Amino acid sequence: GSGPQSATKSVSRRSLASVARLVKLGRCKNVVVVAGAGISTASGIPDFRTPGTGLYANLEKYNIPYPEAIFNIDYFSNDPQPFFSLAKALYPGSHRPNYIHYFIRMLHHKGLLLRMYTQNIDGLEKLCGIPDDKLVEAHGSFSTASCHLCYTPYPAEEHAIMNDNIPICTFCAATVKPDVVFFGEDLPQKYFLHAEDFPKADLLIIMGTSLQIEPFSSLVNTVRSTVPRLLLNRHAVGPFEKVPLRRGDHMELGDLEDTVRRFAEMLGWNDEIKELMRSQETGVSSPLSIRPF
Ligand code: CNA
Repeated sequence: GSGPQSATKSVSRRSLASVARLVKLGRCKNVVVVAGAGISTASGIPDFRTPGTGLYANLEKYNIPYPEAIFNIDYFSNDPQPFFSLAKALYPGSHRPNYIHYFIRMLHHKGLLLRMYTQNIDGLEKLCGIPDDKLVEAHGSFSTASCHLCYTPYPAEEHAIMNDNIPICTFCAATVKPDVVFFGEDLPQKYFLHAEDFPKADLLIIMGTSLQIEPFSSLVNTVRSTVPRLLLNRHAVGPFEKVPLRRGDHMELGDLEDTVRRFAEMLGWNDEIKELMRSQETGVSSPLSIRPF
């Protein structure tokens, strides 16, 4: 066809190939990855904003007045139940990393990953073997917990969450909350590595995020203006919604796992990624034996 659709497609095809070419030429040795819930939908974890399947479209289950309430600290203080119901669905251990996670780990294996900044709280980055020093879990994780009022630290509350018991602080009797960052809470100290990393980046890959949440949406604008930015997502988001795209901006729209697989094929990494995945995923006997943290 010759409609606008096919024009966009052919442009984006070239985009993916031209970024792959830069990588193969050795021009991208400090890759920063910014990721969101869309990298984990292939692992069976719903994202927030996808119509139909996203958590925001399925909130009846959680009995909350508006979607963001589930991560609102004042709402939590008053009624922690909705958050704990969601936590049960997201809790690390019930899901496995997918091809996309292993692609990012391969970037690290190739010595190209400067840092991954994830908004996800599912722990799948760690589980696929991306080392701690390469990973910024900007919205925290379930690996530790603390009292939401007096901040007394507690170990992960897996048991309580899985058994629908709401954990209580032994000092002040307030609710103990996994150290997942809520709206209005500070991001972890590690997040501030971005001030060094983004100016150093020579390629930014943004994947599976709607870029609706600050400070992430602005963070992607802090790479140098000559640095290529590649968006892999179902639809254009953030600065990629503006036409024409900034020089050096590339996007490939469609299913993320398909796209990442094609990208890996262009790079000649597909077999190695499959092998890595096979070795990591079969070295494990049952989900209960996995200790991600
Ligand atoms: P979001 O707002 O739901 O956006 C997800 C984006 O990914 C959307 O633009 C989707 O179109 C896109 N997407 C989803 N699936 C695919 C796919 N298969 N192929 C291509 N694109 C796809 O989620 P964000 O991450 O942007 O929002 C930030 C919140 C969501 C963070 O604070 C997370 O903690 C929170 N969250 C995390 C998880 C998780 O840990 N897995 C799950 C749900 C929500």
